[in-house]
Amino acid sequence: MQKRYFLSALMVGLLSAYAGTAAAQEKFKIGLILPMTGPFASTGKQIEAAARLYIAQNGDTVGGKKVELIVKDDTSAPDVTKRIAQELVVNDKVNVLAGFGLTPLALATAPIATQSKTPMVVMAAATSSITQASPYVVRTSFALPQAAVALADWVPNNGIKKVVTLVSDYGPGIDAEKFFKERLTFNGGQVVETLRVPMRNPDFAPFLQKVRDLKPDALYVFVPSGAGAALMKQFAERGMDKAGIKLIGTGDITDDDILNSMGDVANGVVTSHHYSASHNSPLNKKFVAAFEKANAGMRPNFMAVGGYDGMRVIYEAAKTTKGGSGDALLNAMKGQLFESPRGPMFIDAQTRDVVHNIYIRKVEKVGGQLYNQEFSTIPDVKDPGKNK
Ligand code: VNL
Repeated sequence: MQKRYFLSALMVGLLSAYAGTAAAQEKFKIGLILPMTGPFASTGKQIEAAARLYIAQNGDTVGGKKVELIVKDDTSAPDVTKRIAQELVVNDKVNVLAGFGLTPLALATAPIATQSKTPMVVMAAATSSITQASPYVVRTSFALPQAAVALADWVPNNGIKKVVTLVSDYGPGIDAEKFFKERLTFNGGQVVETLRVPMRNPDFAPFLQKVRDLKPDALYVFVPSGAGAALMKQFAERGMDKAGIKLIGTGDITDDDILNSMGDVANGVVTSHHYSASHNSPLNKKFVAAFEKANAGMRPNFMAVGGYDGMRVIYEAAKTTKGGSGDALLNAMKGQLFESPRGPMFIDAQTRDVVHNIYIRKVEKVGGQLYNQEFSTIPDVKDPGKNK
């Protein structure tokens, strides 16, 4: 009898404790908008996986609130991104918007962030000007000029004088072309031709033919994540490597997501970027192992790291503000300094953009697998585009 009374008292106690927390436990909502279908689906897949890994490792409660991750597919169409962002802000009342796989998607959403005072964490898109599109943008991916300038400093000291550039004809490609050309020219090198290909479904063939005729020392390329394999294939098919034209570019062309499937043509390609899956640090090794384990062996690329670090910035700001929103949450994101799988990382409070190392890397076989092996580090690179 006594025992039964004790048990039911315990049950009532437990139940009311549960009800208490349930009532007190509001949600901290993260609206994650990504291209989950279409030509840029790999970016969405990588970032979603990284966000889920971050939550699995750090818990689904932050600042006393239960985290709700709302993932939406924008199919990489800017009008869809914008509409989804509006719905997430108005109907779901999200604390923060995040994701943004491509520059036009981020730019379409920036006015929503400004009007609703909702922090907007850009985890993928990389055109320099995005952080200036709204005071609520915080970027955890990278800025194209960071990578472009670093390689333009390396190139002339390594036997490359004459270069042709080939870029996707939109924001990040135009940044890559402009900043690479300016810096290489300043360094005494020469860009003899600038070629631009359509962002969607580019046919590289006619452009590569032109490059062959021009016979530069190197071809400098930017194409968005996911498009590098097609470029490599056509580069090899046209015998460009055999003709002695070196392929160089931003790390987007030797994307870790698909690098292994590119084959021999990718071997030896030199690029500049902020992240390689083979970055040599204990933290990165742990990150890569956990990511691969949780995703059937999928190797994380720079998009995954932008997503993972974006979650870190959001979580820490949520802790500081006890699950806050608006300006308080935004301010708590500014100035964060931490170790990322990419290396040291800083969110500049003035620009809200990322400051990080840029590495010069060469594709090499490691244990039978192709990796971007970092061999030179330019520390703490700010976006050179912000001084213009
Ligand atoms: C962008 C920049 C997109 C770099 C990318 O892949 C990338 C962008 C989708 O700003 O649109 O690798």
